[in-house]
Amino acid sequence: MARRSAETAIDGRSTLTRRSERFLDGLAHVTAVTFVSHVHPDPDGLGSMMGLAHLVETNLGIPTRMTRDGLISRAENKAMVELLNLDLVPISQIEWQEGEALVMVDSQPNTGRHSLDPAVPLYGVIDHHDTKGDLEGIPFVDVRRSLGATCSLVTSYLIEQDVAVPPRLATGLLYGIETEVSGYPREASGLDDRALLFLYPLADKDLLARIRNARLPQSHFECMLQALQSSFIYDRLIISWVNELPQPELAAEVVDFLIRFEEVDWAVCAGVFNDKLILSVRAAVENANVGDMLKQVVGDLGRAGGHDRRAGGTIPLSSTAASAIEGLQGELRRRLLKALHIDECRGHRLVSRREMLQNLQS
Ligand SMILES: [Mn+2]
Repeated sequence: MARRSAETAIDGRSTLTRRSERFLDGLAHVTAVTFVSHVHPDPDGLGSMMGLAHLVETNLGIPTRMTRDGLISRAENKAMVELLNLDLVPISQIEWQEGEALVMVDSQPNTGRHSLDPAVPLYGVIDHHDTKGDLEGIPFVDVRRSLGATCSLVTSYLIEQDVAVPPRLATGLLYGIETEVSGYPREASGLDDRALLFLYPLADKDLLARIRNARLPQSHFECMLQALQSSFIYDRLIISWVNELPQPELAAEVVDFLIRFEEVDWAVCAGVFNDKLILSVRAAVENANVGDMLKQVVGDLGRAGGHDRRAGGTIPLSSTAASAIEGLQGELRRRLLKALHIDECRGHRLVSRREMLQNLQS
């Protein structure tokens, strides 16, 4: 297995000791610590907040708060919050207190992924995303782009500080890492493996299974059907247009499904949620740099970013009229084909119209 060699340097025990200790040292005199993640926090963001809150409470005896920015709507993520009893304060209800420290996990400031007031000063940023944020003046920064998950980094802090990890926390951290690295092991590192090995015996496997196999609402299947019916193939690219996403994270589930199609290397889903177009991209090839690719494609229309083979973005819609959305779709299609060096061509449907009608009649 090819592992990124950059890992060896940052994996050195002495470096880790310094980082977790430096993280705690800077918090020694604060009154409380509040954790924030990105919008629609995912298991990696949630698990990271859980782990750091546990570390701060155990080692420093300082109260902590975990927050959520926007809704958590993916069935597995909702199950994680419910089954692990996570107490998340909506970011809009947070009142910032003097003397309190703010720590951002699994994201970086000013990447367009938060509704957090940018005027609130951050104490720390702990992340693994390629998308660079505005980190200037932040006292504690630990961003490791070679890591598969932020939860792995947080687990390494817990190991380093010799903190007992209860089953609920181990389950949350393990699920956070698993969701990040399972389909994309090449984006993972030795540190991710070591975190998984450490957490597995401690995790509650029954809870883990209930989170992994969370029950799905009917809207999930309706959305998947629509996504399949409106998927068009252009050379090695498949694009799926969804008129109405029942929840924003479904765009990612659509591309996770479509990228397994053996005849494509890139999968894009663009779906409308409220007054935004939500974009999600996956690549089946290495060094695809889809985070940068999508950023370039979206340009000044909105925000985008991500990893080597996974990316997401949003474009605010000035109008949700069908004609306006079609215009935007045309522009995005043109930009995507150009970015992937695919000749301008008429796409063909994943499922033919004739087949769809036949299925309805039978
Ligand atoms: Mn992450």
